[in-house]
Amino acid sequence: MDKLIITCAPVGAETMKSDNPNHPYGPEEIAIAAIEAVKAGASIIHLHVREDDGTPSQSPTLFAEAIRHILDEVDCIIQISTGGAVTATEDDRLLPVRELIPPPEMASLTMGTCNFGNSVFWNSPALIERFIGEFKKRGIKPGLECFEAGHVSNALRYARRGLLDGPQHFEFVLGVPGAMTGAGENLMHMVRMLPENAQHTWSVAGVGAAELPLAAIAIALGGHVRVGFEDNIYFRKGELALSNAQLVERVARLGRELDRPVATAIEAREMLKMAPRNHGTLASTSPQQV
Ligand code: KMH
Ligand code: ZN
Repeated sequence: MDKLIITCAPVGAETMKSDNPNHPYGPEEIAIAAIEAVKAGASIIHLHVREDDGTPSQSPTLFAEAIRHILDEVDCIIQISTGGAVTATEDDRLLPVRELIPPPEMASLTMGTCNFGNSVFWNSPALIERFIGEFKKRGIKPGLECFEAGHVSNALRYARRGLLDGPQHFEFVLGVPGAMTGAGENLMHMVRMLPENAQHTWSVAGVGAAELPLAAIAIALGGHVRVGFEDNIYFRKGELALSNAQLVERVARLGRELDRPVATAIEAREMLKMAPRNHGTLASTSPQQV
């Protein structure tokens, strides 16, 4: 089997320091958490940003600050979030895609609408097609987030229509209240939906208590894994995680035991059919440049 690609999502738009005091806020703390996660074995950082008081944001300036700090210290694939918070407008969600220079290597793209706790995470066909167009213009690889089996069907439909071309990276996110649960059968079903000869890759993010069992199943099946405070703030039942790196380290350890040592960022780019990173553009000083 291929090496294991670990994605770390060190912060999402929902959990707060009041849920886990080790939760990062602000671009500086988020960058430090991401750097520690990469050193522990992550090769992709799924990046949301927060203001210093914890407010979720899609500000390109905050993204640029965090990205610059991360990439100054470690090599990893930055995958910015275009999901943001459920309250973010479509235009806000696209801001970092449109304004970051150079564009991020990857960005998340959710393949359909679903309930999300007491809210609705809105991803209409028009929104998805607009986002795909914006990604293509800038050579950004999408991480196709699927919270429901129907989202997988929808992504495959875009692939058949040629809007998504070539091998895609699917990211199954299971266990969001209101969407598909984190049961192992649900992951198996989504994996079986992928056409065998298309060379798609996939990873799973289990929410809360589903994080670890789904990680173990994914490692055994040849898939990849996402962990981090966006999805889960506990190390085990009743014990808050000390850091994102602690969650990454455990998955890296599991991977080694199952003969799936972790992939470096360079190896992950090859496995995901991405171009090597261009290091030439990092020294810039303008606020939105990274
Ligand atoms: N915060 C969720 C509503 C993404 O990053 O693309 C959506 C989310 C997905 O986190
Ligand atoms: Zn996210």
